[in-house]
Amino acid sequence: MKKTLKVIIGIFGYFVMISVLSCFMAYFGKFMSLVSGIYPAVGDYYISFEESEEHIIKAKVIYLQEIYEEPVDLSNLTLYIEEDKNYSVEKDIIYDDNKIRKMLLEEGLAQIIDENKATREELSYQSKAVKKENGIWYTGDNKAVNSIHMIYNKFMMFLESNIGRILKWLIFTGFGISTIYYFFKKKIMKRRIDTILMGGISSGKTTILKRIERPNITEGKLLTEATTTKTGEVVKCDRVAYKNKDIYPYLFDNPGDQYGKMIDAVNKFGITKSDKKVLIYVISFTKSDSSPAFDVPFTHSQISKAAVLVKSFKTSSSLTKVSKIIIFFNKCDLLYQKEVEYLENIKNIEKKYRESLDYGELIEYADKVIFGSALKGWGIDELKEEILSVY
Ligand SMILES: Nc1nc2c(ncn2[C@@H]2O[C@H](COP(=O)(O)OP(=O)(O)OP(=O)(O)O)[C@@H](O)[C@H]2O)c(=O)[nH]1
Ligand SMILES: [Mg+2]
Repeated sequence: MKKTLKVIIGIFGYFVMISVLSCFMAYFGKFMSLVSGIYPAVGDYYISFEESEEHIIKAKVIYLQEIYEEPVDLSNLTLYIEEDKNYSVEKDIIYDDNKIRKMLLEEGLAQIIDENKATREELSYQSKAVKKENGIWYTGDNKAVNSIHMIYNKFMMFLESNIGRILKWLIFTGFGISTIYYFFKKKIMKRRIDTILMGGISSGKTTILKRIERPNITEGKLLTEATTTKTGEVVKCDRVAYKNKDIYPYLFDNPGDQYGKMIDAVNKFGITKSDKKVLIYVISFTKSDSSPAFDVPFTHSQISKAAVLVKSFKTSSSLTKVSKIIIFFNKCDLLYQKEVEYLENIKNIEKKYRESLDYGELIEYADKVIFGSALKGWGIDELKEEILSVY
C-alpha cells in the first residue's frame, strides 16, 4: 500500500514538475523582464521596413510589443525584403542605422546601388554575403553550407507543422514515460540478486548464510546448529528480503573445493542468465570454531584456489558474467574478542593473510574484501550492502 502511494506521488510529482517547467519555458521572456525590471530583457527582436508616402523608409522594431518606428537611412541601398515580413534581429543593432545596414547587406537583403559611393566596410559585408550566397545571392547551387542551412530550415519548419508538433509531443511524453519506468524499476520494484556462497571446508559458509537470514540469531544457537553440510551440490536457500531487494542465496556445498566444480556451479546457479549475480568466497584461517591459531597450509590453499577462481571470472569471456565478487575473511572473533579491537586491527589481520603468495592477486581481482565474523555478526551488514549495491 505504501509503495503504491509512493508510485502515485512520484508520477503526480513528475507531471507537476513538467507542467511548471513548460510554463516557465513558455513565459521565460516575460518572467525575466519581471525579475530584472529591464524591458525587454530576453527574447527575439524583429525588424520590418515600410516605405511611407513621402518615400521615407521606416524601420519598425518589435519585441513582444512595438518598440519604435523611425525613419532609417538606407541611402545607396536597394532593399530586397518581403513585404510585411518580420526579420529576427539581435538587440544591439536596433538603435543604430549603420548596424541595420550591415545586417541587411550581410543577410543578402539589400544591394549597394553605387559601389563607388559605398564605404569599404559595406563593400566587404556585401561580398561576404555573395560568397555565402545569403538572401538574394543564393544561386541554388548544392553547396554544402547552403544545403545544411536549407535542411536546418526545413527541419525547423517541420517542427512547427502539425505533424512536427505531434512528434515533439510524442518524444516528450515518451521521454517522460521512460523516466517514470526507470524510476519505478530502480527504486520501487523489487530486484532479485542471486548470490552464491563458496569457500573452504568449515570456513563458515552456512553460518554466514544463517546470519544473513536471521540478523538477530544468538551465537549459542549458531554454534549448536552448526553441522557440516555436504549435499554435494548447489543448494538453493530461502529468499532473503533486504531493504527493497530480494537476495536469493545459493550454497556451494561440495566436498572438496575443486576448481572445475566451483566454475560449473557459478556458471549454472541462479534463475535467469540476465539477473545480477554475486559470488561470495568465504575464507578462514582455521577449520575450528575456537582456536585462534593460523592453520597456515589450510589458509594458503584456500587463498590460492580463490585467487584462481576469481581471476578466471574476471578475465575469461567464456564464463558467466558475475556482477560482483566479494571475499569474506571469516572468524575474526577468534583473533580479537571485542569488536572495537577487531576493527582497529583489520590491517594486522590482513598482514597475516598477506603471507600467502596469491593474496595479492586475489585482492587485485576481487571487487570487495571484507573482514568479519559470522558468529558475532561483524561485517555482515557491510556484506549485505555490498550485495545490494550491484544495482
Ligand atoms: N568462532 C567462529 N566460529 C565460526 C564462525 N563462523 C563459523 N564458525 C564455526 O565454524 C564451523 C564451520 O562453520 P560452517 O558455517 O558450518 O562452515 P561451512 O563453510 O558451512 O562448512 P561446511 O559446510 O562443513 O563446508 C562451525 O563450528 C561454526 O560454528 C565465526 O565467525 N567465528
Ligand atoms: Mg555448510
